Amino acid sequence: MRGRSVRIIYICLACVFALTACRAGGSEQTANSNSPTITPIANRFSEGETELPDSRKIRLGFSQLGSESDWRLANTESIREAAEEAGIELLFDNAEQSQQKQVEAVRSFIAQKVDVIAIAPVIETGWEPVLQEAKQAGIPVIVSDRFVELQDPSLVVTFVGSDFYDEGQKAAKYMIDKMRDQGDRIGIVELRGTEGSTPSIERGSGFHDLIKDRENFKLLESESADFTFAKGKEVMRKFLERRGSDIKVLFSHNDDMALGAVEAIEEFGMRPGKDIIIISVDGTRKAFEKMAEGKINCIVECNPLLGPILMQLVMEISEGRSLPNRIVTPESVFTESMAAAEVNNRKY
Ligand code: GYE
Repeated sequence: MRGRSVRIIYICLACVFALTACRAGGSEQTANSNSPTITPIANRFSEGETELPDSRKIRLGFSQLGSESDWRLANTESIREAAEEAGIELLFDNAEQSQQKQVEAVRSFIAQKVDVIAIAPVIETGWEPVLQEAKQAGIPVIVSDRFVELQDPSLVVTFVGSDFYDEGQKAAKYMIDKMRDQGDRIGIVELRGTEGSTPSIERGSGFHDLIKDRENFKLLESESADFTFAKGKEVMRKFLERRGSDIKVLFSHNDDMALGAVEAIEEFGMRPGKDIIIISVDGTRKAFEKMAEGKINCIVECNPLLGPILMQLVMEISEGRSLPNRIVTPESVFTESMAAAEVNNRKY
């Protein structure tokens, strides 16, 4: 029964994979022309063999950036579960938001001669040297969730994750529509994520690019709260002390910060979702519960359940198949009116 459900998941994933591959510009065949030649793992062990011996599981080293949010916890669980289901041996390291620790983890995976390395990188820059080391060791690298900035794109086989720029644009579109009759000086505050991380950079640009020519919107404050509940609350409190009722909209780069901000707004004596329109990103169950109470107005979904597709990619690489250089996960937007109906469907 379990075996059957695993097979069904893989068939579904194969469809998503093929679809997203096309959307990303080309077909499944259109692999990154800069990708390194992928050597099937088995061939590294014995000549002519096309499958791993039964006794030898694929070994995946996964460097997780931290445990800062509910999104991250769900992402970690999804990866652990999917590895187990797929029979892949997972070497997991949590770097607690430190790039240095991530680099050390990758070095240790190289030393342990894993078959594939996957990284969810905390920030975009500074990866080239350690990725060169992985390349020299002949270990293919997948980047998941956030991007890395590279001079040499051949250092990474593929990226799997969301389109964060599009998420920022979806947030801005909702705001423009929601506030269309609200006059000409609409004060916005922004809680940004971790400085230098892809979701923070891209959600910010997507949002700002849509409002930059609209003079009725005024960005009053924008600060990083590192994607955490505690900092979200602290920074929102500061915004409220400085700007009070001039704040009409909060754009929060994730749910944890938005939930912290909801508390700060209530303690300040204002009504979240009414006096201040709140738009967030992720779509965690806790945020949906607040949206059902009318305290968050819109959530742009960002899917953390990347485990199954990641394992699918690891297996494709193991078989020496070429992959598209980017796989984007499909996502929706949810507003207040949908919250009650959707809350029990949330998987994270
Ligand atoms: O939105 C946030 C987390 O990188 C997409 O990181 C991820 C973001 C997610 O801390 O909650």
